[in-house]
Amino acid sequence: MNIDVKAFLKQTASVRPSQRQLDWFDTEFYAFVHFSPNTYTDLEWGEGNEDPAIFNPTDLDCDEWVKAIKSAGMKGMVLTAKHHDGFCLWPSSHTEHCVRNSPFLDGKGDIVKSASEACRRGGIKFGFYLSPWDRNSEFYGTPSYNDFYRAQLTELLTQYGDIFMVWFDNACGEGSNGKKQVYDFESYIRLIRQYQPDACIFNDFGPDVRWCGNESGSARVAEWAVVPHELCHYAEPQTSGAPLKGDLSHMYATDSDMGALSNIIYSKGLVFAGSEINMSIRPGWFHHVNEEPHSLERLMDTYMNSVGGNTCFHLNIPPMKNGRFDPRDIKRLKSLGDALREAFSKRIPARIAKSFEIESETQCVYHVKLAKHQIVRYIVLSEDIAQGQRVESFVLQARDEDGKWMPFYRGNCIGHKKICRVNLDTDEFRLFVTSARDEALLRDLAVY
Ligand code: FUL
Repeated sequence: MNIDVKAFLKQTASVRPSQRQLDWFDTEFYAFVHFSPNTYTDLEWGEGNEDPAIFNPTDLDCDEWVKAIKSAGMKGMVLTAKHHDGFCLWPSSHTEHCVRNSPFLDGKGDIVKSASEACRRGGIKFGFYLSPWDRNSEFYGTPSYNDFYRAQLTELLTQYGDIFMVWFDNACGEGSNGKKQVYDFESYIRLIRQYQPDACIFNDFGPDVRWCGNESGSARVAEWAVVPHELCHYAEPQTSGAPLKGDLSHMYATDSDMGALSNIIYSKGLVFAGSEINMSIRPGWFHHVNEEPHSLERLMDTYMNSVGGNTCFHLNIPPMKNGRFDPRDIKRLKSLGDALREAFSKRIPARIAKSFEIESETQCVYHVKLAKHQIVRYIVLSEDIAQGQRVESFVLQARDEDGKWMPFYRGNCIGHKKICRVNLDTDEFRLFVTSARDEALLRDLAVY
């Protein structure tokens, strides 16, 4: 066995994100809004035979949604245009199971329109979730369902302005006729690229954004955006040929290690696909009166581990029956925003110098000097991921009384952003990149 490890690692660092993926990473924190007949039946997965007459948000206010979303610092919204029950929040020409047949605004309403316009007025991005699993459609389980799905997708892609994200999962249960569907994802992806080339597509298997593997807000210790094509087979491989012969068909989104060398060395092609941490502000995705929002501590932790762990945070806020957000959720979102603003509003000016004192291309040191001694709570590291994800491990060090560099924080990946929560009283520290796949290139190092 003769493997040129250095060349292989360099190759992995050459796997690059698209502009739409870079824009998505910069969005960082955005909202999910789950709204459907489930809101009225108290279910999480509707049966598909609900009467559209039950859907009646008498007090809908999408501007209020946007205001609450912005108060938490979120920069976008993804609306469930259609969930598994098949009910469409817009008046689709391809089904009668939609708002047109509900009492909402006497059947003249269009929630996708109201939400997308409110997002634009409020200066945040808009996207949608169109569930492939449709328990209402008569076509489900037959090849015609793919035409039907593409027709609905086309309506959403062409009638509601710029879309930043199209979200679909792989849920594939039985439809109204007891059959399961073979989804033609490739053709859905082509359609999205045709009408909304800047939209990021989320699916368990890529192409642009992949699932983190849980719905509880847990993050990996090391979250790589460069992963095997065998895991994200809708993304384009950017390398070819595995250094080691092997099989990665066992990989799934719930694995604990995605981009570690022990995996990627068997991959026949690597792709760039960052992961999204999605969870609801409450136990359910839909609103249930008896549920309470998660604590501020839990939401803060999830933010730090997601946005601060090389993923994005997709937080669901479900409207109530009347179409308004629950006041308890509005309050929690505002406290979250306040806590984040408090944490990251006072950036400490710092002088940063990079050196290769260890005489290695893949190890280096960033020396950080502050104007005066002060308490540091957060050190936020960002790689220039347009140049690939490179850092594998690092240690933050401060001087002890004898002037010796001692570690106070150890980490793995940096990627788009790594938030290091620290508690340090100092006027200097250093970031020692202890291992990288190619020369570490930081886009930013911010001290708070
Ligand atoms: C899952 C769905 O089954 C849940 O109901 C929810 O919409 C979640 C975001 O995605 O696949």
